[in-house]
Amino acid sequence: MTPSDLFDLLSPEKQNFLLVTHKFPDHDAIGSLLSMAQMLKKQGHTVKCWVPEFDEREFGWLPGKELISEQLGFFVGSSDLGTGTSKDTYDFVISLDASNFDRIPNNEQLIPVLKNVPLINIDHHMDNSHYGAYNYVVDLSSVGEVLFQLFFSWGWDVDASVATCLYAAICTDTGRFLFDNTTGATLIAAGALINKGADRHLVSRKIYESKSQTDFSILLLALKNLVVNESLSYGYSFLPFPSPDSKAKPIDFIRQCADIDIALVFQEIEQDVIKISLRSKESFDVQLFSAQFGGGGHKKASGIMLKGSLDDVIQRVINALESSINSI
Ligand SMILES: [Mn+2]
Repeated sequence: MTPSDLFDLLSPEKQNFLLVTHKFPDHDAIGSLLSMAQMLKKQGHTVKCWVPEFDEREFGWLPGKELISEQLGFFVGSSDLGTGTSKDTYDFVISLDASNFDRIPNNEQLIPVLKNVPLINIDHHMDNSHYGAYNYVVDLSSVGEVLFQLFFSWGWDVDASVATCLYAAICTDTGRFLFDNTTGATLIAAGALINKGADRHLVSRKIYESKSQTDFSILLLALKNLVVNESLSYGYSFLPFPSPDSKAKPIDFIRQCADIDIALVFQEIEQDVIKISLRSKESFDVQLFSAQFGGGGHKKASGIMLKGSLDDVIQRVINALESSINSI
């Protein structure tokens, strides 16, 4: 669908929207959610963002976070949800940054809602399964950049609050404008957002300069557990259960090693549930690699979730990785 098809869907007055995003949300997920929510509210719509287990410490500083609810609940147009309408249901569910329906947390609660309500899927993952009634999937750095382009083409003026959310979204998914997904258009979008009043100082402080001592202990452990295979140019680390809840991203440090083209971090998030983050610095396609384990993402950044003991999962994935590298 085109931006103007999408615009037509959102145009009728006073509609009720439910916005959702993916599990383990990042700042592209929450930043996109809150910018879309604030823009829809400005158009006179009623909006609720449903984020189960919202992490106040990580995202509580983003403008508009009062639009987030941890419960799906019913929608009766109460005043705290915006302008209020007499309807008691949603007109649309919008998912942002979620490449497939299983990526949406507690999605079993959404299934009855979706019997009567169409889902609009807005994303930038090229392996998106187009699970929406409407799908708008574009190959840009971030959903933040996708929304920036949409708002611009619709003539929706972005205020400083929305600009901060979009800037946080783009900044995170581009690794502070360092990854390959950063294009000239990405930087123009970032520049325009700063001109609109995006608080880049706040974004940089809150995302990159607010690690706790626990975060550092996680990094320390991840660096201590680092295994580097120089001849095959990969490296991995692992964090056994229970590793404390942390916003430290050890993968961002491990990838800095010169001898590594492919970096992996295995984190046991529950007993025998392993979350794997993968990054590629050169031509190896981690999205393609992850797909064989039911994972996905982008060519240079992807994720996998597997059940099994940490040792077994590491062995399975590393064996597969070595044969993939050797077959190139
Ligand atoms: Mn994203």
